[in-house]
Formats: sequence, C-alpha cells, structure tokens
Amino acid sequence: MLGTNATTASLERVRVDASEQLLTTNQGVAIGDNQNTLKAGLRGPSLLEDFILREKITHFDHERIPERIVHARGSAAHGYFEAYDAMTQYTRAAPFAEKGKITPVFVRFSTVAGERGSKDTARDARGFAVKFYTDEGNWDLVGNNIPVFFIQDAMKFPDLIHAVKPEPHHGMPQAASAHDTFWDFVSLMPESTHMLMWVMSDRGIPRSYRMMQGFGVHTFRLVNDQGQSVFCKFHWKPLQGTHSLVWDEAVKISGADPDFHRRDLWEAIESGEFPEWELGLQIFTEEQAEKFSFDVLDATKLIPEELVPLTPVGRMVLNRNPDNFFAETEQVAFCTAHIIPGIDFSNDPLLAGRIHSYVDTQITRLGGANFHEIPINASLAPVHNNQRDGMHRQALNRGRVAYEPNSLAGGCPFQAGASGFVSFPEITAEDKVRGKPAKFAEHYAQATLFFNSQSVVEQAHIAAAFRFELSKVGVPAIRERMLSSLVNVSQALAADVAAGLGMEVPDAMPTAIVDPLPSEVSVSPALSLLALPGECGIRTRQIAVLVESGLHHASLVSLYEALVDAGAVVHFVGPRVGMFVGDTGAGIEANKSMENSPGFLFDALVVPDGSGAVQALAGNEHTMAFIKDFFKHCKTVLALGAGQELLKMAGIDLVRDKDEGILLADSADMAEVIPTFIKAVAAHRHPSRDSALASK
Ligand code: HDD
Repeated sequence: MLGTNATTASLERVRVDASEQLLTTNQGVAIGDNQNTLKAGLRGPSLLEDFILREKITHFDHERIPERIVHARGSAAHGYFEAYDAMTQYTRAAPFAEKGKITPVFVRFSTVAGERGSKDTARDARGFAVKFYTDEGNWDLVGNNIPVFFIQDAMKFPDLIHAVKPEPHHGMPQAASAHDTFWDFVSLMPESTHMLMWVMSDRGIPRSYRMMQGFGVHTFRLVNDQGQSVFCKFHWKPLQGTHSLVWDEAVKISGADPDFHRRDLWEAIESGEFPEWELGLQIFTEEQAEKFSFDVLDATKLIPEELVPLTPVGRMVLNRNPDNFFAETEQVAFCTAHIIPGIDFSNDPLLAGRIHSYVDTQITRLGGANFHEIPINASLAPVHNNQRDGMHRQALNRGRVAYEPNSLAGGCPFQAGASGFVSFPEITAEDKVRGKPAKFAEHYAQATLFFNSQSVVEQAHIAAAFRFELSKVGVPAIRERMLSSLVNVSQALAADVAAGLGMEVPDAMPTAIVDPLPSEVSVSPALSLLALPGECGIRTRQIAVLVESGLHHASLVSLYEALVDAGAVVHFVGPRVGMFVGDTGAGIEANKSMENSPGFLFDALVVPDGSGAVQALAGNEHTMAFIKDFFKHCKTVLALGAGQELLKMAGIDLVRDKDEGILLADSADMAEVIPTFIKAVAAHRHPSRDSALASK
C-alpha cells in the first residue's frame, strides 16, 4: 500500500469496507428494502413506524458541519517528516531527536477567503498546516505560503476577515479580495502593505499546492533539554520548485476546473509522485533579534535570509491520500496551541490570539470539547488525564477516580515534572498596557524590499494585480488612499497602478514613523519566484498533445515515450475523445477533448505533424483558442512539421519566433528536439515572452 506509517495502523480501527456485506441500519439490522417507504397500501399514506426511512433521512439531514470561518476550502494528505540530523543542541522536540527519525504527518493546504465549495485558483494566501504525530504528542505548525501576515495584533483578525469575506448585505464576491470592504480596511491599515505585495504577486496564485513554499510566519522558540532557548522561524521549501500561475490563466482555470489544486495533489500522490519539502530553520538569539531594524515579534516582518540563513533540518514527504475526505480533511483540527516539549511560543501578539482561537473554533465546528478523539486528530502518544464526559465522548475511562491528587488510583495519572512540557521561564515584569513596541510602527521598508527584489516581469504582475483589484473598488477615495500608501513602497509602482486606473499619483500617505532604522538588506533574491533555483525536471508536468486523424504517428510515439520516461503526464487531446487513426493506420486514443479540457489547464503543448490532421484541426472551433492560451501564458509549445501552420493561423509570428519556449521541428528531427523540449518545459514558463514587458 502507498505510504504506510504509524497513522495507518491507528486509523485502521475506524476503516470500513462494505465489500461483500449486507446493507444495515446504524444499529446493525439488515435492511430488506432500500427502495420503498413503508406504506399502508401501495397507494396509501407512509407510516411513522418506518424507522429505516427515518434513520436514513435523519442522518442525511445532519450530514453537514459548519465550515471553517477561514480556510474553508482545502485538501490534505498523509506523509512523514524525516530529520536529517539530531538538533538536540537547540531543541528537545521529538521530531529532531536523532538523525533519520521519522514522524508521521497530516498536511492540509487551503485558500483563506473562499467558502468550502469555492474555486482553488483564487488570488489569496494559501494555508499550509502540518500536524506532526510525535512520540511526545501532537505538534501543529499552522502556517501559510507567505512568510508574513496582514496584521500585527490578533485584535484585528475579525476585522480583517469581515473585510475580505463576501460583503454582508449581498454575499458577494466569492473567494475574492477585489471589492470595496477589503481595500477600505487595508488602505487604512498600513501594516498590511507588506503582505499585500506578496498576495498581489504571483505567489497569490500558485501553480500547485505541491509547488508552494510554506512558512510558520511567527517567531517561535526552540528549547533544549538544559532549558536553553533560541528563536526560530520555520520554512518549507518544495522540491518540485516554487511555481505560480499567471492571472489570466488562474481566472480561466477557475471556470474549467475549480478543483485544479485538489486534483493535482490527489493525482500526483495516486500516481506515486510523492511531493516533498525541505524544512529549513532560521535560528537566532534574542540578542541578535534586539539589534534588527524590525521587531521579530511583528508578524508583518520577515527575516531576510541574507541576515539569518536557513539551516536545513529535514524533509517531508506526502505519500498517502486520505481514505475519506470528510472524516480526515474536513474533521482535522489544527491548533497553534498544540506544541510539544522543545518548542515554545514567542510573545508575538498575533500568535497569542491564535493560541486561543483555534481550540475555540473547533468546539463549535466539531461539536464539542472531544474533537481530539476524532481519529485524524488523535495523538499517537498515549493520552491520560482527568478530563471526562462532554458531547460525543469515545474513551471509556475506567475506575472511580477523575481527580488529582488522589490516593485511590495510586496518584495516577501523575505529572511528568521536568520531562513533560515546561514553559520557557521568560522574565516578564512590565506594566499592563495596550499598545505596540516602537519598531512595529515602521510599515513600508520590507514592502519595498519585496518589490525591489522582484524581476521586471514580476513587478509588472504586481502592478497589474493592484490595478485589477482596485479597478473593482467602487469608491474612488479608497483607490486614492491605497495609491497614496503605495507611494511609500515605490513611486514607480504607484505611478504604474495610477496610470492603469486613469488617476494622478497622490501625495504619499503620512507614515507613522519619521526616522526608521536603516534596513540591513536592500535586495533579497530569495523573495523572487523567478530567482529561486528552479531546475526540477518535468515530473508530473501535464503535457497536451493535439491529435486528429492523419497525424504523423511515429514522431508522437517517440515523443510520448521520452516524456513518460521523464515523468511527465501526457494527454492526447482531440476535437472529441476516442480513437483517431494516424498516417500509418495505427490509432491514438484521445483521453481528453479541447472542449472538456481547454489548453490553459496544461503546462505545455505539442502540435502534431501530418497535413490531414492539421487541416482538420484548423477547421475545429476550439483549436485557435486552445493554442493561443499557451502562447499568452508563456508556456512551451512544440510544433512539428505541418503543425507549424496552426501556430501561424493562431497569430503566432514564426519569423520573430526565436521566442523562448516556442520550438519548431521536423518529425525527422525528434532525437534532437526532445531534450530541448524537456528543458523548455522544466523552465515552467518563458517570462521573456510576457506581454507585460511590451510596455517596459
Ligand atoms: Fe488562522 C485556520 C493560518 C492568523 C484564526 N489559519 C487557519 C488555517 C491556517 C491558518 C493554515 C487552516 C487550518 C486547516 O487547514 O484546518 N492563521 C494562519 C496564519 C496566520 C493566521 C499563518 C498568521 C500568521 N488565524 C490567524 C489569527 C486568528 C486565526 C490571528 C485569530 C485570532 N485560523 C483561525 C481560526 C481557523 C484558522 C478561526 C479557522 C478554522 C480553524 O481555525 O480551524 O481559528
């Protein structure tokens, strides 16, 4: 079986397999007729005594639970974390206890704003929540694919979410920040500017959950067995490369396949292509932190990798899909309060609110205080305490003692002392106060750092996203206020966005701090998607090969074999599904059609040789749109022989086409072109063709 680990055994006890079994009621009574209500006569009234009907309908009536207030839409998988080395110098946390140690995990990825049935490719942050089932209890690292957050204090979280969710009077828009209330709020909250830059960049529209970074966001503490502590930030780096969609593509995908990310994760794992991430830690001391120009307790700030480099500590592999979406993905409950000995909190005031919020929300969502007993949430480490009763209690606690101290149960369960969880004894002796530390007042330096670290194309996409979102805002004063805030990030960005809105660049918004400390780093390549090392091959890349009767068969067969060898997923896409006969009389079966799977769903395109096929494709109403999207989205296209004609018809200028990623070849030259094609697909996209550059 794919991906067995310690959670497989513990979940086994609740797995149900109905093959070869009789249909029964929930009381185990075999059901004779599952088609008809019990009635007084064939045309008579239904009888109240029909317990079979009533049990079935009653259960159905209660099949839904409240969706998560945020991160309602998500997908999850099982896997494991493997430590590269013992990290005992810094932490006594169980997953880092020794080299090669394996800890089972369950990971849920999500969008934030959309409801449970909303589209996957909305512009949004993505949740990246990891539950480690460690020997010393469950540790939940509940992060995002963006290393910073919109707000500094949990007090503002309900305001932020009320602003971004559909507007309360008419319930629109769904899974979108492009509306007045969101921009009203963030334009009045300059601390959100840094995160806005990330969400408006292509990071807000990932290509796949498998191709996103993950971040713990807050500063946490590591504590070793001598009680010594250092600060740390958690980073997940995908081995599949970090890749994004472009906006036009994301919008189109959301219509053709709202499950795009869910499907991608599921299919990769089903096919044995297990996604993998490396965990890196930024480890630093409190003394170092005091000297930084920003406050490490401020979740709107990151620590540039140039200032504190990453220490790779292990890898995470996701190798098993859930058996049941509701039982596992929907019922999993992540809580930032779930930490284990060796990990502790910092005083980040956003984190403090989260420590309360997650446990609290599960009590409503999962119907009571016993949600930790739901199999997916249950710890693999044994649980013994004096908590009792409550809705849906499963445990059969034996004996008459449910208190401590006791003598009647020999003092058990007894507290662990220093070997259990002990909070780091941080010295705190200050006045009770509502307020913020001085460095929290600087709101723009890292937004500027982020913008200045992007390539020209990425900067153009950020400007386009601001333009799009603000163009959906109806109140001009909100647009203007946001522009005045952007002036503090970059005059060029503000000018670009203003021009797109037909507005003048306003004066800069007054800042809360006049004399900020100088930043340590002015450009950080790690912040640019395009600057990240991206040579990850073409495993799992989805390649469309257009097919029609009369195609040149031999060239496609050799290409197919080479691509499958390299781990790509090849789809034969025809004007309809079914068989097509090639020039040799051999058939190729289309598993997709241009109608059910438009071109923007794929990573690369192959246009076949064969004049009969080309002529027929030219006459199909879908072909031109199918091809054009690959070009527009800067993806790799290979046109073989006569197939090059179709590119011309689609308006792709072949004279100019020294263009990166547009490959032209004869069917006789397959040996030469295949490696070039594979390299071009591995590059993900060819930004030098981006239309945004035309105006630069
Ligand atoms: Fe949150 C869910 C991530 C701030 C309150 N959050 C939730 C999930 C993720 C995050 C990934 C989904 C977990 C899952 O898949 O089930 N949240 C973050 C990050 C934050 C953050 C990275 C900032 C650094 N969240 C945040 C604050 C609060 C919450 C400040 C409240 C004070 N978050 C919640 C919640 C949710 C949640 C209401 C909804 C469903 C759930 O918890 O289980 O409690």
